[in-house]
Amino acid sequence: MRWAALLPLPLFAALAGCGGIQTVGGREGRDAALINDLFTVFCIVTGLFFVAIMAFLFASYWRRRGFRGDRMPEEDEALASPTHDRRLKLGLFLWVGAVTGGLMALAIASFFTDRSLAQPNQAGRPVVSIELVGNQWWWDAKYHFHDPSKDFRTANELHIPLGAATMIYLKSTDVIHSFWVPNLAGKQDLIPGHVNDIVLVPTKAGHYRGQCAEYCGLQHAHMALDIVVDTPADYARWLARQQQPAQMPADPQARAGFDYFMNKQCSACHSVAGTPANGQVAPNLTHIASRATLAAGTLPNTNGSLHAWIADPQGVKPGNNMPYIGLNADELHAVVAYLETLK
Ligand code: HEC
Ligand SMILES: [Cu+2]
Repeated sequence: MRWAALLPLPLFAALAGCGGIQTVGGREGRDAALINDLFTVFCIVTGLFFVAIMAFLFASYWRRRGFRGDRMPEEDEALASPTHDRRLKLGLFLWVGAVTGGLMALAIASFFTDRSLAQPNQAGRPVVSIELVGNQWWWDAKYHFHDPSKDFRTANELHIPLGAATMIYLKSTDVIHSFWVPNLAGKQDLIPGHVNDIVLVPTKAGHYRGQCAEYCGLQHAHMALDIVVDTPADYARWLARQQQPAQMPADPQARAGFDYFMNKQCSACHSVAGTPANGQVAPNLTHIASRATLAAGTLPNTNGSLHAWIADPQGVKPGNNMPYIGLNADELHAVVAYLETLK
């Protein structure tokens, strides 16, 4: 029987594989830690019952082996003795008690977790307010401030300060999406015509990955989100940079790229603060070079993948809403040189 204790091992081995920047086992946010604690309680309680039921099963099998099919009626009567009856009754009472107790434990744990999740402001009033709009298949972020002249727009990468509450207002322009950064919190839907919200209270600095968690069409799987939890000093530095408009590049090639960008349709869809580019239907590129990934986590943001993306967006992410533009090699190099100045 001792080996039965090893039965749950594969489960623990599987859970041990969970780790990293996008994992349901993450505890780097207040909500994520609460949900994880509840999950642990569920695993322990249901695990104990699993082991108990398996033990009964094997015990009955073991006992049964000793019985012969041709035993005498007296032998059966001996089994049905009053002491045996009493033990059976006691066993049943204990079992019903254990089941009821287990279910109560789960219900109580769920209730308290739910209440803690519903109190968003333990870390104080949210200090950051972000409007996050889901688009097929990228994330449009607007940071709002008391002084609206400090507002800015970015895409596909959020920075939030460590230890403070960030309020995220969730909207959608097309279909239902779902905001999910498992290391930090649970899920919340982005619904067209309705504003949802979620509060993030990160407890550990680092780079995390979010993922749209509601099937939203062809490129749903390529609708990821980078979330960087900064120390307050790093966050202040990042904010100050994002609030700056783009600078005119000095390098002649980047300068040529700027001209192509403004004249070759790019500016009709994309905006770059501080330039005439004011398109509203595509990711804001004012500080594209400061971001970790391209096209909602589809490619790492490198010189090579910038070329690949602009040369053939439909080859990289089929069905996405950026068309093939048809730049020649010089124009392509120049546009990439320009985008790389947008730090
Ligand atoms: C018809 C509108 C449209 C035009 C024109 C257009 N784009 Fe895009 N672009 C998009 C959309 C939509 C996305 C987001 C695609 C996705 O991730 O699903 C995008 C994504 C990008 C990205 C990645 C942004 C990020 O945050 O990861 C870059 C870089 C980019 N475009 C550059 C360009 C350049 C350079 C041009 C001109 C040569 C251009 N785009 C023309 C619509 C457009
Ligand atoms: Cu989706």
